[in-house]
Amino acid sequence: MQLYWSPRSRSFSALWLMEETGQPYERVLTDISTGAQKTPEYLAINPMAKVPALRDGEATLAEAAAICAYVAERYPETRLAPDIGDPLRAKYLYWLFFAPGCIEPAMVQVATKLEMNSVAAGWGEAQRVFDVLDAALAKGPWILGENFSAADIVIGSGLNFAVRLFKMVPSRPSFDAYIDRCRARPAFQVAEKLTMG
Ligand SMILES: N[C@@H](CCC(=O)N[C@@H](CS)C(=O)NCC(=O)O)C(=O)O
Repeated sequence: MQLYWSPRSRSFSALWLMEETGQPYERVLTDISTGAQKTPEYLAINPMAKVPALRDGEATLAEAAAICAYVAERYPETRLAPDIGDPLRAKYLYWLFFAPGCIEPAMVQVATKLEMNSVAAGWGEAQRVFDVLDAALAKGPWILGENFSAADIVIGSGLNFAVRLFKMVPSRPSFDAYIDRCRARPAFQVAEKLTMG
């Protein structure tokens, strides 16, 4: 697999993911500060001109959460996703979609102080998003309970970025403890060194 990434960006989640798998992969530096995401070659992989993106033979995809879902299925032996048929898979899919569908827009809304009609906004009220996440993480240790999964990579990367590093969103005890658990993982630490360039 080839991972198209840029330092200090949302590529972090894909770096963390690949490090969790322990599988070989090639990092293709696509430095967004130089406009590398806008070359015709890269736009053929991700027409949104955003990193991360992944190539796996003839398959290409972007969107960090989709990359997490894809890689978890590609390497089932890594146990990064509950098996099809396992009841835990319902919650796994829920959180995998909740992250980009609700958490990320709620973070941006809080950081920009943007007023939104909560009925029109698919993520509803930002505070409710954080309350729901808070309640789920309070149980711990991971979003599915005992099982670490690719959903933790998506959610943990977002919280680490928005709560711990950039303080865009007020922290809560459950967020702090969860971020600490994520940061303690060896794969997280390798990815953090990589993302610093
Ligand atoms: N929805 C995308 C967002 C990716 C994204 O926003 N990437 C930013 C870096 S953090 C980017 O590539 N920005 C380059 C640009 O907008 O030109 C995902 O989750 O993967």
